[in-house]
Amino acid sequence: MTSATQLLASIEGVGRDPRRGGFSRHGFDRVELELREWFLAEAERRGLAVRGDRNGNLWAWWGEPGPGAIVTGSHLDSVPGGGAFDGPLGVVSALSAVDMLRERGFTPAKPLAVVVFAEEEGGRFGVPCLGSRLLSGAIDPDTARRLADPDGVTLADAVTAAGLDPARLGRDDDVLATIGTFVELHVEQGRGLVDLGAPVAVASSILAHGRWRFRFTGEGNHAGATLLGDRHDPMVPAAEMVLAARIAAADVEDARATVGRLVPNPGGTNVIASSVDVWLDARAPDDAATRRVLEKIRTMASDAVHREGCVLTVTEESYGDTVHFEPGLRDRIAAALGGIPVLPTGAGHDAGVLAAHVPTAMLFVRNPTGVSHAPEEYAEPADCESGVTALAAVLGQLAG
Ligand code: HGY
Ligand code: MN
Ligand code: MN
Repeated sequence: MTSATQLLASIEGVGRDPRRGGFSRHGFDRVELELREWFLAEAERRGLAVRGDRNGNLWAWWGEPGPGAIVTGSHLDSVPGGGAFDGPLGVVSALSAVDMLRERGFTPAKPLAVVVFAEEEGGRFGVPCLGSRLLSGAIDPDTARRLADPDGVTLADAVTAAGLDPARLGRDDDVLATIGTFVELHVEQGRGLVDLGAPVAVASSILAHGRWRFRFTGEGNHAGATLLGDRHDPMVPAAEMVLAARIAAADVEDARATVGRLVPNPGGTNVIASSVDVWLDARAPDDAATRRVLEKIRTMASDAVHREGCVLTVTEESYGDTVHFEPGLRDRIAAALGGIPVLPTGAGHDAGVLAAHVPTAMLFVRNPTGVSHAPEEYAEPADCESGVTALAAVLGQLAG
């Protein structure tokens, strides 16, 4: 049996980001394609037959693919400068759980698959859970094909380079029909387990969350030759919008709003920008609250653009309503694992997308600091092994 920690160690050199720290591994880029090769080799080592679906998700099968399959897995891509565990821990734990079950002489009575979803973070094409959204029909294929990365490479170009046919992107009912139950193990992105002193939890819910692009358009000009009164500087309302995000979220219970990405055009030090793109990530316990946060921010941003004589366009790039994992499966798993904690999460996951289509659950593994989407993200080897043991027990029960 290969432990989760050993498997993580085997990819720790892939996609390191010397500028940001941590890892930058994005959908269908050279690094992620290298991780896919690694996954194929690990699957082959275990005699798991790998099939790629039309949307670039990889499925490693223990047994003939068929309806009612027990599926586990996660993603291998990261946010820019992300940690080593978000995504990969779910994939390596699934492989290690297969090893553990095999060593116990277990043979699944149902098909069992380990899945790697494509572009979960949206770090390249801007839409989170892109692979599971395409699989389930949660994004229009034409819209997806036109998604472009910061270099202007479209998803259609990227999947073509990866050997896929972009014309085939889209809902895949045949693959969906094979999934009986999906269980995703993930490093906890928060301090729930640390505060409870437990290594593993089962998930109850995921916050509603969306991403919007606020485009502020003004008048590009010279930083020295343009009097203040003659300016229509889009950076000014953009800056007000960043502050408005915090003010608006603080005004709505348990809401979060983040601006982590702001891109001025053209971006010269001595240049008044002609436009500024600002991306908002807003989340809250339900749809109405999330929309309330968005509207507060939009109103404050609109007032700011009016004062500066600029123009604002807001584009919704992705949205997912609150996810409540199926209580019966949740409680069955919690009981099978001796009554482990049940925790909500503010982080989105492919499991959140699939939960609308098939019985879905998540397991969380303790993260000592709770920090995620940063190089400091961590899980102790002992807790990773507790996660594998828990996942193997769940898979053994579901597929037994
Ligand atoms: O953004 C998220 O919540 C997830 O990590 N993709
Ligand atoms: Mn993430
Ligand atoms: Mn993740």
